[in-house]
Amino acid sequence: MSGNLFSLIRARTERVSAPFIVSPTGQATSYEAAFAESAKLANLLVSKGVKPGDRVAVQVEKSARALMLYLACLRVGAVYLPLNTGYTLAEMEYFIGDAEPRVVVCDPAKLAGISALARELGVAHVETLDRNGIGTVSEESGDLATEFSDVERTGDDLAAILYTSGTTGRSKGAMLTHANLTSNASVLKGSWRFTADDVLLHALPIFHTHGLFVATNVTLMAGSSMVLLPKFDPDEIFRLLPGATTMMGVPTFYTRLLDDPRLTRETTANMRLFVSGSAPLLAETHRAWEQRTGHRILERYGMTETNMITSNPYEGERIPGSVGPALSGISVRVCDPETGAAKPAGEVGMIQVKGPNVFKGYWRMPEKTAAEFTPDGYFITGDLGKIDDNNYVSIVGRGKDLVISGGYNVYPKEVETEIDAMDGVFESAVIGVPHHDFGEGVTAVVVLNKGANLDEKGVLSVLESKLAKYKLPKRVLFVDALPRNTMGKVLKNELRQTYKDLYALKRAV
Ligand code: MCA
Ligand code: AMP
Repeated sequence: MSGNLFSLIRARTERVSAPFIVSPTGQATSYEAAFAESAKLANLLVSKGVKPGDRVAVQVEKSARALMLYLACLRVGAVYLPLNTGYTLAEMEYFIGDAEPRVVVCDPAKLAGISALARELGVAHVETLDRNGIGTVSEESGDLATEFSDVERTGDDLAAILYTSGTTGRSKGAMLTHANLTSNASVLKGSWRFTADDVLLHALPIFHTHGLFVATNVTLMAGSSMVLLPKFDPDEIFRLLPGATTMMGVPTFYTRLLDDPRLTRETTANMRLFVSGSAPLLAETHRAWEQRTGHRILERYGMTETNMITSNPYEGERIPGSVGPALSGISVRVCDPETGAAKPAGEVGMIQVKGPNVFKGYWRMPEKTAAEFTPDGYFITGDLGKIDDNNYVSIVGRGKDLVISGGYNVYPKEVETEIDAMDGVFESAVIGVPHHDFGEGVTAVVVLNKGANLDEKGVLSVLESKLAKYKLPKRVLFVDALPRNTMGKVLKNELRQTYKDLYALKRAV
């Protein structure tokens, strides 16, 4: 049997007339219709010369058709490369140059800029797709066949590349195989008891692991339905909650909903499961949610490179502040970051992971890949944690210089590089400090050259053209000098301590 994720999903789908995607206004796309629509798009990709292994880069707004395009890529054996809609043209240039896609699909509003880049970088085709599912991909595939013979893939063949920024600045393309995605989706479906009767409220973006591989692939594996919201909007969530059974979100979803008086036992009565991930869920948030709704949020932990690693149990104790035990078939351990020696239960160390979920490596970066694995094949996550006697993992910090803002990762080095390149800047340090809404707020601390006259607005206006909005510092602060240790290393912990109340909590949770 082919290891193609799509073929496996199709073979498992029993109720083809059941809805796969439902729009917020109630318009349903059945599994049958999704198979036909993705076949048309697969035929379109083949007509553009896409061959197995070719990359298809996609920077489009969330829509049902965008997900059909994902399925089409799986069907032709192409490598799906989703890109955050917030990325600037400067960021897109790197991704397109590095991945060398055969086709780029973008929003019609970005066509001019992307086409110019594509020409420069030798991309064969640029197509468009907007938030309503309209664009050249729809026009050109309209009359194509609704059948497609899915390309055979082994589990080891690539299904997707997702770029993840690195501590050294340059983004790395994490190569995920059909087996990585299939194994994780099946394990999560079982662990979280997804069935064809479930309706998932889908308010996450579909260009990252959480919204694409966790939410969408689990839905597909279980033959469930999902209500596809263009974005997280509390009014829409409360309107649609009575018809849903599950929701997945980042902690900001949960804190924003807790701020809303509409969150009650009654409004969440039809729900059986709330899942949180991508960033730490405060134990207080977990408890407040239970108090208001009677539901215990199920927190899980994952990475772009590994999909999901651990999860609190569906049945059994969900411990606030813990991300639960390793998922079935996955091995997690905590080791000394320096010596690599395994740590006993309860001691803090570097979290390492091994299993069918772990990616194949970074695209065209064999040395970087090798550096992230131990000699016995464990992936080094960069997260610091401990494992208790019942195998529950708690994340206590990060060994990597990373800020997580509203579930999006921001690597300080990338922002510092842009700030340091500005006229008048001597040096900068970018840190994350507690933020009442986004969990952590990106913050820049800048030292100017003598006589330079650059202010906060000036720094932000330069950054705007270079970096996606979520990476921009919420504040830019100016100091005379950065604190350093005797080795000359900037003391970011000291800076985090100094500015810990910058975005003071607005409420108790
Ligand atoms: C929007 N803004 C942000 C963020 N989102 N700034 C910092 N961090 C963010 N996450 C900016 C906007 O551009 C805007 O700027 C201002 O903040 C206020 O926007 P707002 O309307 O409040 O934002 P929003 O549109 O409501 O978005 C907030 C959000 C969104 C719903 C939390 O960021 C989101 O959907 N996050 C989910 C990310 C996610 O899916 N992560 C999973 C990665 P201005 O006012 O200047 O215009 S996968 C992963 O991490 C692993 C594998 C895992 O374990 O899941
Ligand atoms: P990304 O590379 O975008 O996939 O982000 C992965 C990182 O998100 C992990 O290495 C963790 O630092 C963080 N993360 C994901 N889920 C959780 C969680 N439940 N609690 C704490 N951190 C998390």
